[in-house]
Amino acid sequence: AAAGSEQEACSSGQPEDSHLFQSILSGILAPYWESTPTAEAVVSSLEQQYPDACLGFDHFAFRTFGVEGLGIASAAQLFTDFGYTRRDAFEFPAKKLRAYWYAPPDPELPRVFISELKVEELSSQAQAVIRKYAGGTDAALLGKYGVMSSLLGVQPWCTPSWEDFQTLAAESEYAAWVLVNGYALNHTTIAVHRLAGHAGGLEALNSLLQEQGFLFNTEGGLTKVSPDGLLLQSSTVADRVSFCFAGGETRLVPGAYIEFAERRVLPQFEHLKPEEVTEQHRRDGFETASADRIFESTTLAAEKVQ
Ligand code: OOG
Ligand code: NI
Repeated sequence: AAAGSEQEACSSGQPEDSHLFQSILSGILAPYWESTPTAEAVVSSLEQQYPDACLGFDHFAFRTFGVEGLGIASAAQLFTDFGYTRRDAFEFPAKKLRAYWYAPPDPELPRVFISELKVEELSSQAQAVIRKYAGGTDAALLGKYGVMSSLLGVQPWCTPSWEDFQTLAAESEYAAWVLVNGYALNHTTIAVHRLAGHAGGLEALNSLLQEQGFLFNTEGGLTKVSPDGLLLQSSTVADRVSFCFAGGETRLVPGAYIEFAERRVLPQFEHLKPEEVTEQHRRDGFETASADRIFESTTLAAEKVQ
């Protein structure tokens, strides 16, 4: 919670009309800090090591079921209402996912990455499970107000059964994740290039946090680098959270994780002095191959449960 309030303090100087939006972002972060002790510990550690730094969030990520009434648009509405614009589309055929990222109206605000499961590509058995929770007559309401559940730290549909969770997990780890986590923040990302007082970029930060015992997703290598070499990303493995299923069994399921991103200065702005560089002079957007591996941050947690 400390991190959440600090973050709000960092955003002073924003126009008044963004106050509500800032509060909503803090509200989305509150259950995330609560249920993701690794993210809390990482942020506390960074605040201690870089007391002069104001931690900036590079992006927020959400997951959804791609069914009528829900899907990417349902999670994006809040953001587009507050001035975000939809940017590039991404496809992850093997994972049966598609995604978009959304650019903020103000470069100080986090980008947003939203993905959805192509539900129609799953088996009829898995589709039936998803429709049981997210495909009822109230699907339009779930889509419209589902984001509110991310403020509350609950899934928007009725409590799933352990059996249904397992049915989905057998086919799509992502589907099982959404079933128990709903619209909860999947991860936030620390903008390493904005971490005042830190030298050595993402690689140095990874080493530092690994020395402190934080577990990273090493799928496809610890640091995911875009082909242009300008976007570097890494992430922890998701925390496991205790979830009480409908039948009463309590099990550990994968929850959220924290990511780190370093956006390097674009070649055309290399001549700028460090103090002249702003977010607009840096590599923007996301990278399909890197994202594909970052998705695995929750799979790794799930494996440990077995
Ligand atoms: C999103 C994975 C992709 C990125 O920054 O490329 C991603 C997810 O795990 O839902 O966050
Ligand atoms: Ni991300």
